Amino acid sequence: PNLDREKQLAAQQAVQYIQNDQIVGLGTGSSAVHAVQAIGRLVQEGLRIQGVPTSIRTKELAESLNIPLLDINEVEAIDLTIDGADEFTTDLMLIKGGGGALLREKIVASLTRRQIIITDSSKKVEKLGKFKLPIEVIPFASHYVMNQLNQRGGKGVIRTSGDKPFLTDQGNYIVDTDFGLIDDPAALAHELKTIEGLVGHGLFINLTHEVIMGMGDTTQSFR
Ligand code: DER
Repeated sequence: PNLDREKQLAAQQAVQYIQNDQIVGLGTGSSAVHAVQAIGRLVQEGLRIQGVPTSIRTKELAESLNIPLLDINEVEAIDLTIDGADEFTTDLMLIKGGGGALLREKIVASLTRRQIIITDSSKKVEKLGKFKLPIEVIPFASHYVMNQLNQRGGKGVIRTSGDKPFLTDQGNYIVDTDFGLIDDPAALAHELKTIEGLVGHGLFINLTHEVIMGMGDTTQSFR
């Protein structure tokens, strides 16, 4: 299948939910790029929205498309967010963070009334975990956190960009961690939050209202 075409179809479906005068969360990643570009065209045609970007690179894309933006600290709630995912299950649990934006994405998702996830057909899984779980850690704590993850059955590797550690928009590291297939994502999510120095993880649970998955030349929705 043509995965990029599937992402485009899912994005086109998702942007149809947007209404005038809404505050719209703008996701990060290649699927979200299709959505932000579609929103740019709608704004060009007169759609009145204000965007809240989930990363510096999405902010820059939105600015280049003249999408009006709000600073997240001026926002009490977000009406609708369109974002991607690395894996999803039919009970709407996700792994996100492949693009390194998981912390800002989760803050935006937490503020969002209606979180719409758009993916190609390769992201649907029975169980989360084939995709290594992205975990954001402060550099000062990276070795400590990796040991703590090890004790919990996670094998972590610091994500690199060239020969240096990848840095998030916050200047933190990402530790991509292999827990194998995850039987109880909620339990793991809770466990991870007890580790000092771990500032975010890519398990998104009870944050998603709908997944729109591109499939061939159509889309399928999961609610
Ligand atoms: O980083 C993220 O969570 C992104 O949403 C990302 O992982 C999804 O990526 P894709 O849309 O480029 O497949």
